Amino acid sequence: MAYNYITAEEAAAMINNGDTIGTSGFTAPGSPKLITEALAAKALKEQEAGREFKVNLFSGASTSDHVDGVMARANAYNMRAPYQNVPDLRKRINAHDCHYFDRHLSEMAQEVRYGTYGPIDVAIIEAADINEKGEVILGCGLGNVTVFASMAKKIFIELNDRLPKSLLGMHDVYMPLDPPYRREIPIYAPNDRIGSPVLKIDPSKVMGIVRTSSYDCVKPFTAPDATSALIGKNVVNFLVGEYKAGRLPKEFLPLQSGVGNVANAVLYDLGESKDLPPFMMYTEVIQDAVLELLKKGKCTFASTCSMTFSDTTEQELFADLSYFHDKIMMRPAEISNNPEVIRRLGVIAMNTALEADIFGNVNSTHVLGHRMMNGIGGSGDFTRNAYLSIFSCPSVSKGGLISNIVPMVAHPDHSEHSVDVIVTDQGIADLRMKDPVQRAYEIINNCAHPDYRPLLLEYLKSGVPGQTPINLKCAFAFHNALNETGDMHNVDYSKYM
Ligand code: 0RQ
Repeated sequence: MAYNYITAEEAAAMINNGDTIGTSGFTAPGSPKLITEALAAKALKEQEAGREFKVNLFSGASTSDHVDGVMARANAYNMRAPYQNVPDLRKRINAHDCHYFDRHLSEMAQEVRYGTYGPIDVAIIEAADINEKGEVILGCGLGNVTVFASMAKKIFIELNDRLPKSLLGMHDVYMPLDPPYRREIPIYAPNDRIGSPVLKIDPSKVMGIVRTSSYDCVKPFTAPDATSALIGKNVVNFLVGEYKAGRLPKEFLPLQSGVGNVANAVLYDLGESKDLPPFMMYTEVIQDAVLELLKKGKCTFASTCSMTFSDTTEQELFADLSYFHDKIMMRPAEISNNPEVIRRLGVIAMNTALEADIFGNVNSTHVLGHRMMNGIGGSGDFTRNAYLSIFSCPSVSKGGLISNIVPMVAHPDHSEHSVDVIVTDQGIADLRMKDPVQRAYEIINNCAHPDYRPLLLEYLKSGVPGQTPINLKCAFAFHNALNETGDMHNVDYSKYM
């Protein structure tokens, strides 16, 4: 079938106020570039003419300024899910200009199929190629593209000339059946292929193809700062200790790593370690450090949902794609983050916290309990099901004004029942086989910044006796001190007693 080649503006003209859009991609890679920019411009024009124009947009994870930046600035979202990290959108969400709900990334595809999100009007899919039969070679991030493509009434393709057609073979496109017919996801090792190398869509739903050569605009990582470097070393020391003690198998286990500078620093350190064997990754995102690990042979295979490389690293990848071709496999989010597979493979999960409390509960999403940062992302999918769940964060933020170890987290994302290890620049708290009080001493003495240890110990000692000695009157004294004085050092328990 012959497709229509159209402009982004022509595509945007076919998207209506109130539509629900599903986009391909997971973080910036795979996300649309041009159509959402044209849609934001259309929204502004409509609003200037006094007509409301807002859409619902569901993706695989965060997107980029090409999507969330322009759409947020145009105030063109009614509803957005499941994850975001663009400052302009964050502002809209926290001002309730845009409804946002924060879901585990593995769950969204099935919830869309179950009908919870209503009909999908439009799918926008970034592609390296499409043939007349509707076979699509996807780009560098999949997300929830399978479910959006199968359910959408209209499909727009963004054909990105920058993406080599030789990406063919690096995707594993698979959609499970829904209950009560679902069978096991037959992945027994990170490099098992279970699906198709191409996404199959109904060509008659393709309303048009928009050509682009836009970049994802992912910034390169800076060299790890001193704090990230210390955290990285501590995580590696912990894993080496576990390996030497025989609590990890001699073949090692697949790793998952979150996003950000700390996560990148941990991976660089893993690459340097002479005490750990080469390993595979079963993860949702691979960042720049992983390309280095693959080159060195330290990482032998990476299963991921997205290659979130900076533009320069991506060029390096494309220049030598034949080397990496059989070492990276991209899967849809409901497979990359699938709890069944994560539990079966024995994944070691390494994610980042905003704050952790002395009993081991973790807040990954809400600053001071009320302000959304990014979302839970895939951290819950991995943490709850991993062989070992590690959280890391700096012991303090904002030059020491904030202690990231607090008496009680102001928003719980990951509970003490799922978190095995907490790591900061100060050290490692191994929470396994410890009761809540033992955990509290481990976290305060090993992970809290020395400035805050006496205040945390004082809180612990003031707790109501019981299995978990909390003191409800003072549980948020750290957060209150920050709100009231701008500095958590100014905790004053006597105000609440
Ligand atoms: O503020 O940007 O103004 O300097 O928060 O903090 O230390 O740079 O941390 O960039 O690694 O992100 C949890 C948000 C950490 C991220 C989170 C301030 C701090 C700074 C950022 P500035 P850092 P990172 C894989 C798995 C959830 C999803 C997830 C995240 C800014 O890792 O979104 O893990 N995780 N997904 O100063 C107030 C505190 C603070 C604080 C830090 N306690 N209170 N502000 N900050 N701690 C990815 C996907 O799922 C796609």
